[in-house]
Amino acid sequence: ISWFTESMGAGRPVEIESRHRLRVSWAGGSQGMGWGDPTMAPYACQRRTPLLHSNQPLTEVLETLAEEASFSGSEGRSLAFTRAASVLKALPGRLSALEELGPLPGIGEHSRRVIQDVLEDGVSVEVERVKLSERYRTMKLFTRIFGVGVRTASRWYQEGLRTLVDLQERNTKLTRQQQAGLRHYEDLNTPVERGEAEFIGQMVQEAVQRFLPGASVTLAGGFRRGKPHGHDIDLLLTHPEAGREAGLLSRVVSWLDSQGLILYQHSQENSFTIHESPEAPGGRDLLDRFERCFSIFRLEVRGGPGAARGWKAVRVDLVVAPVSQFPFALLGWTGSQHFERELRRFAGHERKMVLNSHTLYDTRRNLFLPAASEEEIFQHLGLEYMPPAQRNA
Ligand code: DCT
Ligand code: MG
Repeated sequence: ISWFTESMGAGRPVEIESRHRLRVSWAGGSQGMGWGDPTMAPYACQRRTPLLHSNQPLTEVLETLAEEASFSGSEGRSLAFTRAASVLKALPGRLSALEELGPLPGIGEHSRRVIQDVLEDGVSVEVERVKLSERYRTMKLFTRIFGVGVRTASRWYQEGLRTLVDLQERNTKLTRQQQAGLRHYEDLNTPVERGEAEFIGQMVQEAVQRFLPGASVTLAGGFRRGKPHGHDIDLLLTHPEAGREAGLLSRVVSWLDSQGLILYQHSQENSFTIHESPEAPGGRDLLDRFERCFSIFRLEVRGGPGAARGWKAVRVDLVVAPVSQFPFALLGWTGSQHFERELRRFAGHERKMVLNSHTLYDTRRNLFLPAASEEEIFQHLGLEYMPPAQRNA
């Protein structure tokens, strides 16, 4: 299939920011294992982070703690654990002793303690306790409902709700989105396979061609980074001629709906204007303001979950970007979420630039920096190009 078979690593390396690199005393490296460059840059967007790495048991416990912290509203603590996990994902080999970490950036005391526990005992008592706690388990259950964030889940928990049945029996007020999320809970919490993502991408591509020949559909999100499965399908739509994409989304969605392919959808109009200063409220928002459709597709299946009824519910996000913003949208929607956060932090702190999914703005020179490709955005930022497969921070 041609619509998303772009090459994953065609970037030209540009000058690397060496001032920010720290040397790491890496025991593995001196054992002649060929682990390569023994340096670790402080921002995740400066490091290669492949999908598969050697420290899964460690990153898993750190990410559980990050999740638990975010459930408690402690964003700072959550970020600290996420940062630590992300550093371990970029290590060239398996960590076997805490000392090997040396002066690695971004791994705090608490994270070190947890890492040490797992290295020594195979488990962290603290993490085991979190996983068993009623609050963590309930928060996890509720935040897995499409349309339910930490705040809502937390409120429900405080009201004494504990199960999905509680939500139904106690007539909890639910939005239309949450009702759909609850109705398709099991399907939406079954991983989407790459083949399914490609199939739906193809389906959307056909619908798009019907209304706007020449428009393209690109699979972004985790699948673009090489993940074999994900929690949803992120599709970016654009057209090479500026302005032609206007009105496309509603036509495509109506048509798919008329074919019985859509179980739920709500669309949001484009609310971005280029004349807006990036310093304006919302200008630094993590989330973008493209025309967008949050939907649940009805996917015909033969095997696997849903086989008995012949279909499965799948979460799909459709996003339309004007061609001039497309590279920024693609970069923003490819993730990972932590990689994106780090890119924006790097842009702000190191370059005095504001990066979002629409534009890159240089606050020193007071101008927008246009880009025709992701590679050009990395060049503007003075960063080595990172192919999607290395953005799994
Ligand atoms: N994103 C972001 N900031 C957010 C949420 C998302 O920058 N607060 C970007 C990063 C990834 C992309 O949007 C798609 O988001 P998800 O689908 O949530 O992530 P994913 O990496 O595709 O993961 P999954 O495989 O679970 O879908
Ligand atoms: Mg995704």
